[in-house]
Amino acid sequence: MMKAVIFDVDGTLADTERDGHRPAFNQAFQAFNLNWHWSVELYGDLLKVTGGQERMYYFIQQYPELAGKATDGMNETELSDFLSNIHQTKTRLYTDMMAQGHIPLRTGIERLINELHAKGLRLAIATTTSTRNITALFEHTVGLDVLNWFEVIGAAEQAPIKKPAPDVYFYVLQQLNLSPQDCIALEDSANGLKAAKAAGLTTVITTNAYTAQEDFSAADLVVDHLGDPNVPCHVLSNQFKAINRVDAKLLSQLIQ
Ligand code: XBP
Ligand code: MG
Repeated sequence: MMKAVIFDVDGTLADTERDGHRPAFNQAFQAFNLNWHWSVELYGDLLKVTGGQERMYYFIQQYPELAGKATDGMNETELSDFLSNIHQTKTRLYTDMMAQGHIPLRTGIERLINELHAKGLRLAIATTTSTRNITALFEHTVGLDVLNWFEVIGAAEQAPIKKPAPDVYFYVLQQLNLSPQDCIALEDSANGLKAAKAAGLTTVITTNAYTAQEDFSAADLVVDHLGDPNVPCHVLSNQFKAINRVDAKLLSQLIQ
């Protein structure tokens, strides 16, 4: 029986990557006098790695011609401190950017959260980003009162080993004191799907421009978004072809 719904954040609640995290990274690089620039296309590859600091590390390893000599000669500790400092600046820039309110929640998210809350279902978050970024997103969209409906928040601070590892979902399930059979995960990426599935969760995918081509064959339902009354969703997986929005009833059918 469905008792809780666990939401991913980036790409699922809102399209934060291309016009939120990516420019915040670029501004942080400028602040550190680095000539690094992550284009929309390059960022698509970098998104293979979850976690901002891990992503910068991957960039240095994978794109030495773009990363240049800025980190040459640093030992592991120095490199880790350097990336951590850049990442702190990036988080400040990202939260400032969210305060401008340019990034809305995705179609159907507010409707579904309201419906689940009204029906007394439990809500949680499982993300690789930080609590500060989650707070900024809610504060400047639906408000912090809605964030308070989320009983458990699993973020980077609670699960330092990030998706596709299932750690953040294990943390959330343990805090909810629920078994995976009673919960649904909402995700947008292959890494998120792997994490949720490794924790035994029924998983719904809402694709976005960065993830649409990924392999979602293990998902229980794949849609382009959750749908709203005048904005029907499209089902990209095999079953439930006729639906035009994802609601509590459909989610509970997925785990019966
Ligand atoms: C998405 C991520 C994060 C963000 C950037 O997380 O992998 O790394 O891209 O945020 P999810 P940080 O889809 O699990 O919400 O810089 O704070 O890591
Ligand atoms: Mg995501």
